[in-house]
Amino acid sequence: MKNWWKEAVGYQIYIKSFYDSNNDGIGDINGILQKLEYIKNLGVNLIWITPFYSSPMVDNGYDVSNFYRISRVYGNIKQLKNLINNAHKLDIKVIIDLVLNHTSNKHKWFIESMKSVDNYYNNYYIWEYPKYNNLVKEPTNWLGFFSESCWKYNKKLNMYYFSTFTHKMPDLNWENKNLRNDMYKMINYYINLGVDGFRVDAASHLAKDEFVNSNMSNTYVCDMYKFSNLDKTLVYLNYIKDNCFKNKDLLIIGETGGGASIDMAYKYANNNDSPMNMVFNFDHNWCFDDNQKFDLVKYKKTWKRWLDKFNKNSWIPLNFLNHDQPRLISHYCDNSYLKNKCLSTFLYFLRGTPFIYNGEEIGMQNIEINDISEIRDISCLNVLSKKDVITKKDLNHTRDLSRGYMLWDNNKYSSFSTSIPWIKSNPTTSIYDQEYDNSSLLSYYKKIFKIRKEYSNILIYGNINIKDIENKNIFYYTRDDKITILGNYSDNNIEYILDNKILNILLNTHTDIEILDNSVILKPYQAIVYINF
Ligand code: TEU
Ligand code: CA
Repeated sequence: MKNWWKEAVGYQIYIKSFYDSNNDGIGDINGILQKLEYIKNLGVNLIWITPFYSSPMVDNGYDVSNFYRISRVYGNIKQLKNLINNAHKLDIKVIIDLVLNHTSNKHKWFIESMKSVDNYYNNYYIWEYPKYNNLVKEPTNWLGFFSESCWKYNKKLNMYYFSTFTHKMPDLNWENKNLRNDMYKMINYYINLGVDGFRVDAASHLAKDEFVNSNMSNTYVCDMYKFSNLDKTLVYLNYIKDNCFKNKDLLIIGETGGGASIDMAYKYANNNDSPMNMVFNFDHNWCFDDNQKFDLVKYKKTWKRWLDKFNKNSWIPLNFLNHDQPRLISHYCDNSYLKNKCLSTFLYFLRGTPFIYNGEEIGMQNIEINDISEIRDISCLNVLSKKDVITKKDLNHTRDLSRGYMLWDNNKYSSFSTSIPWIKSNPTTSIYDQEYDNSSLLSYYKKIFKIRKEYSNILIYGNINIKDIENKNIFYYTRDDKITILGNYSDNNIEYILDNKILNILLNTHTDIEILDNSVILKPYQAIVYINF
C-alpha cells in the first residue's frame, strides 16, 4: 500500500540547536521557519521537531510543564501554526514530539498531585507507600535511566512517586482513565492545529511491571524490563489510536528503546492492527567489533533482521543516530566525509523512510567537552555527580555530543546566533562551505534523495535483497532486481565479481569507476548505485 510517509524523507530538528531567530542564543520556531527553504532543497519533505512546550528545561523540553503552551524561548502557538502552514506550502509535513510517559514536576497536575491522596490529580502519577510500615523504604530497588532511583519520597504524603528518568520528570499513571482522557484531548488539540503526526517519545515505558524488587542485584539496578515494552503498553497505545489517530492520515512513529525486541516492535508497528506506523529502534547504533571499530557485517545483519520482519506492508525508519547518541561521522566514520558518503549510500536506499539528524548532512562532528561546565545533559551530570575522579572520557560520555548548534556559515557562532549559544559546537565545516560544492557531503545527500524520488517505485516500494552478507568489506544489495547498491567499506582496492550488469550508474562517491568484464574495481570507501536491468 502506498502512503505519503513511505515516500517521505524525514529530517529531525533539535530545535534548541537549529537556528536562533531572535539572538538569545537558543534556537526557536521562527528559526526553523527561516530555514525551510534549506530543508526543502535538501530533498526533505517531512520534519520532526523536538519538544517546544513550556518547560523548566531540565531535559531540554522533554520535561513538559504545560502541553498547551509553547515555551517562551521557542515562540508561541501563532508562530507554530505559521510554521506548519508555511511548511505545508512547500509540501513539507510536520510531526512533533509527543511526550506521554511523564511531565515536568512543575506541571500543574503534579503540583496538585502532591497536595493529598484525595486530590483529583493525585492518581495522575504513580504513588506508592513505603515498603515497610514503620521503616521508610523504597517500594523497589529499581534504578531509572538517568542514574536516579525510580522512587522519590514525599514527606507530606509519606509516599513515593515513580520516575523512569529523573525525579524532575514524574511518570504519568496510564491506568487512570481521567489522565488518559486528558492526554487524548491534548493530542487532538495538536491534530486540529494541523500537525501531520507525532514522534512518540519513550513510547515503550507507559506500562510498569508489578512493584517487586529486581533480583538482578541487591542494590539499585536499571532493570529496564520492569518498565519497558510490557504488553500493557500496547493497550494504552491502542486506546490512543482509537481516540485520536483512527481514520486520519497521520504518521505515528514511536521511539521504542528499553530493549524492544523485533517481535515487540512489530506489535507496535505492523500497519495492520498496530497503534503506530513505524518505530525507531537502537539495534544498529552500536555495531562495533572487539577493537571498537565499526563492524560492517554486524551492521548489515542488524538491518537485514529488521527488514526481514518488516516486509510487505510494514515499514521502518532508516536513521543513523539521534540527539541522544553521538554524531554519525564521529561514531562510525572516523570523521571522514568519504566514509560517511559510503555508509549513507548503504543506509538510505534500504526499504524504509530516511530520517536525517540535523547536521548529519554536512558531517557535523561530536562536540568536544573539556570541562564539566560545558555539559548540559542531565543524565551525564547525574553520573558525574557520583564520581570522585572525572576523566576526559567521562566528560565525553554525554548526550551533548550531537547537540552542538548548527553550522550555517563561517561567521561567529556559525551564524546560528549572534549571542553566546546555549551549548558549544564543533565548527569543522559549514553549510555555506558545502552548499555549492558538487563534491561535498551535503551535495551527496541531496543526490541520494533525488535518486530515491526519481526511482520511487523501485527504491521505495521495491523489494530488497541483501547479498554476500558475511563479506566484511563489501555491501551489496538490489532493489526489485533492478537497481543495485554496492560499496567497499575498507581501506583497500577490491575487485568484486558481480552477478549482474552495470548498465547505468546513478550515483558514485568517486568521479570514476573501473569496470571489467564481469567485475568492478572499487576504491577504498567507494560506493555506487546503478541500474542493472
Ligand atoms: O529518550 C528515551 C530513552 O532514552 C529511553 O526510551 C531508552 O529506552 C533508554 O535510553 C534505554 O534504551 C527519549 C528522548 O529521546 C530523550 O532525549 C529524553 O531525555 C527521554 O526520552 C525522556 O523524555
Ligand atoms: Ca531564540
